[in-house]
Amino acid sequence: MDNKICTLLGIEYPVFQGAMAWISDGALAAAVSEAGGLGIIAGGNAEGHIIKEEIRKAKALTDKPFGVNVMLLSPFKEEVIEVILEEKVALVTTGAGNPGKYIQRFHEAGIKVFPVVPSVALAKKMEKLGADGVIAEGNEAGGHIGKLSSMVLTPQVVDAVSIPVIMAGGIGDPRGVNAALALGAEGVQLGTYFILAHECKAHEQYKTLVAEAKDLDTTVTGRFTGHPVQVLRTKLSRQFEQLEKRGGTLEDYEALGKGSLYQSVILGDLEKGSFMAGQIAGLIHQRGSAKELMEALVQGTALKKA
Ligand code: TUI
Repeated sequence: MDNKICTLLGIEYPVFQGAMAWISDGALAAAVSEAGGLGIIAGGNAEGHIIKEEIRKAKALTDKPFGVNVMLLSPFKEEVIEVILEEKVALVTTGAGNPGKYIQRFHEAGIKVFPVVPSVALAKKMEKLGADGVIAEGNEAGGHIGKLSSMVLTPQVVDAVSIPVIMAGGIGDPRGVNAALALGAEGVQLGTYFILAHECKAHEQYKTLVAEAKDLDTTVTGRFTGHPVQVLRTKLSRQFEQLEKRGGTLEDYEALGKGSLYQSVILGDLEKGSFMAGQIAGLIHQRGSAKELMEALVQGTALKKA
């Protein structure tokens, strides 16, 4: 298949593994890249030296291209960006903000840039500033979300820009891939789907919650903070909801959420953990190697060579 993303990056399938803070490390990224897609290490709120180590691990595991995500709310984003520039990874994605002022420096280092955009306006801005593509992420996605669904956002972004568009949010099987392609996307990004990869280090409890989730098992917390976050319903998500109802402050919210990804991803703690996941968790049950999951995903779609 003649695919712009595959040609641009030298990969077999235009399938990005979405960056998930604490979860997407060098091992997962390398496994997805080895499977023919593009693995992405999550910068999250980690310090630069941690990301440097993960990049080095990925490089030791694969010669294929992989990416790093810069989470633009991170207090360590500047040092993570310096590490990325030094290490010259193939691609950078960004989330939770406008990466405009960094695009030129990435390009000077030969790094492709795909910002996540929640709106047509930001997509256009990114194209004007030279982004190589955009990731239109609908509010079905896990973690921090925008306002629009993938169904609504993707075709509008596709019509508004000439650079390739990747659809993210709500994809969990070949039907989702075909839907993205039908909406005009050139590729797809999936996070929740790859939590069930054997190479994914998320705690067994986290994987079980995703694998057993039903259609209504996600909820959105923190709308009042201006940074809504989609998570699996747990004790902590209920506490967030109660806090919101009784008019808690931003400080209360932050105190309740502190360390909650360490609690979920590393400790698998059902009481204190925040289990971020997309709405499509209800469809996702299959475990396997990244390679097996990749093959199951592209099977029967236009992405798989006949
Ligand atoms: O970034 C994500 N997903 C994330 S980040 C994250 S860590 C976090 N934890 C708590 C609160 C906030 C973040 C967990 N999941 N996805 C990409 C994404 N980017 N979704 C929405 C956006 C976005 C929103 C606004 C991108 C740009 C934007 O622009 C605002 C502007 O400045 O124009």
